[in-house]
Amino acid sequence: MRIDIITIHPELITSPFAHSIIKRGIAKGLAEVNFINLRDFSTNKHKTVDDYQYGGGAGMVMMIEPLANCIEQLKSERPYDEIIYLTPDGPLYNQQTANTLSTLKNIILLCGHYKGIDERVRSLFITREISIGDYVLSGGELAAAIVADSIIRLIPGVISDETSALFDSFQDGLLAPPVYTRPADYKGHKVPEVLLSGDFEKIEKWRSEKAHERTQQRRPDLYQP
Ligand code: 6GU
Repeated sequence: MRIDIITIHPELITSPFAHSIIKRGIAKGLAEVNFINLRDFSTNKHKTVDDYQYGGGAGMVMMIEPLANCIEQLKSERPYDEIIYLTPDGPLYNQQTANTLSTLKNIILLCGHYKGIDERVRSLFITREISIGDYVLSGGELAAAIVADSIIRLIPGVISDETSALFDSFQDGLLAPPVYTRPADYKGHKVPEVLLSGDFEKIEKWRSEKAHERTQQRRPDLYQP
């Protein structure tokens, strides 16, 4: 899978892809992430990519020409399955959307800034919009990193224990059960007996019960018994 990230701050977003699971997935050739600096597509000598908004009001708007030129160049190089704009007024991101996106071949993530992008970019080029939550970030970069991370880890082979991504919180509509590692007794705080029992059936039953209990208590909005 190829993810092209259009940004005016590439330095804000490169490091999440240079570590751990995501780095290894990229090294294995299972994912490719490119950072495209929108300023390279500026049409003026000052390399500006924003301008005042028509109608007045505070805040700059990202101009159509650099964005259109950038997206059109990328589209001339390969077909894209989705051109995604990260924006707080988009539909809320969730695991189901991550699953869907992880099956695609080429996608663009466009990071917005200032007041947003000229509405004509949205109507002409954008195929999907994503918000990562009901709060406002200073730019789309951190949201793009979150979306890309959540997608890449789902690509088969990226997580070495291939089954583990399927048992994540949310993947089955439930939060994950509690987990423990050594020591079995920390200053009198003991690991639940059942996990030490070696009885796999009993352990699975306990995990399932805890997952249901947690979801019901913490996220009643998600809970479907
Ligand atoms: Cl995708 N962008 C920005 N700037 N703020 C956000 C967001 C995205 N999602 C939630 N808040």
